[in-house]
Amino acid sequence: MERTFAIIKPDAVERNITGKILEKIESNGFHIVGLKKVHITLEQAMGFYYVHKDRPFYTELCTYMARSPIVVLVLEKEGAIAEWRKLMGATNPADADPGTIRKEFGLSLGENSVHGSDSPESAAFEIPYFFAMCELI
Ligand code: DAT
Ligand code: MG
Repeated sequence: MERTFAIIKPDAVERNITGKILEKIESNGFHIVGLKKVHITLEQAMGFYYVHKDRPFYTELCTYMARSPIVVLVLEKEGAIAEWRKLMGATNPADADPGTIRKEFGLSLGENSVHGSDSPESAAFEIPYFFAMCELI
């Protein structure tokens, strides 16, 4: 069983659609092994997205992620990393396939409702960024 890291981002939590996204996660066969609601600081967002530090959208992205609470998750499934990326859909909701979360709920390229690890290496960085081992069940 593989694990991946997911976030329900500020735009979605603000619109009270956390439950709708959790429903999609569970009905697509993911097991939630960690879940909590947090409001991260700008510094914590910058650390999380350090891989994007040289991108022009880095400041905008980090400011957005720190503007209001998020729900952080660890999801378990066979092939969880690729499977969760598939269920999320393309980064830009306008390009996302029908049935994906970003297509259904995303507002824009920047405010695209969900995050997911893109590789085993990023999952190995992102999961312990937010969760202690004893919080994963
Ligand atoms: P993904 O979240 O699909 O892994 P990414 O890692 O390339 O995409 O970028 C991280 C987030 O940054 C993405 O979810 C939305 C935002 N973003 C990406 N490209 C952007 C751009 N050109 N302008 C503004 N925000 C962008
Ligand atoms: Mg990414």
